[in-house]
Amino acid sequence: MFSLPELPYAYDALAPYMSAETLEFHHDKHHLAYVNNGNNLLKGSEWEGKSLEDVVKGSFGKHAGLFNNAGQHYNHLHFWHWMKPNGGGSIPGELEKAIVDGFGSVDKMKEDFIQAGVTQFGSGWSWLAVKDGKVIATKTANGESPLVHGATPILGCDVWEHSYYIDYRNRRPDYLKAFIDHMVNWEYVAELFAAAHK
Ligand code: MN3
Repeated sequence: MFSLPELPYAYDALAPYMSAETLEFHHDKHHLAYVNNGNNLLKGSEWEGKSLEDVVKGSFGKHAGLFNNAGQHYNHLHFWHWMKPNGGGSIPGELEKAIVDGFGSVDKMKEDFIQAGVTQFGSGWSWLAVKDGKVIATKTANGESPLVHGATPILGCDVWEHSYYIDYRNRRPDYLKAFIDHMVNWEYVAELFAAAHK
């Protein structure tokens, strides 16, 4: 069964880049709905009792309702940890090296990450993922993630309007820039990178 985790920081901890109001709606209403709907659909399905990653991968292309909710539960579990108060500082060494190897520079990675989110038409996510040992920038629609496209997600930014409309209105590029410059918890990204890179 899925359950809603506590946020790892106070609701107002990411201000001014993400407000308490946004986090209250996003975590308490949107994420909770994915958990509840996912549990209802999981019950009695062939994926009951499986790990979340197995539910996400197994239901993709087979059970759209379950996949959408399980996929979004997976994405949001990580999303809360991909941000932290006073985030966006220096990137741990091994990860920074892999980013420079993959993109040429940290600035180019940020540019490509923002561009992926800006060009995602409608709801979805902007990502850094590890594919064939390399760090890449990519985007997905709705509740999908690199997990169902043969890659391992290490950083994701939610570009559904519920994630930014209260604070940024229609200015999705400004939200993505604030996310990558001021909100990212690079230590958590580095942990996922190390696990994906083994
Ligand atoms: Mn969301």
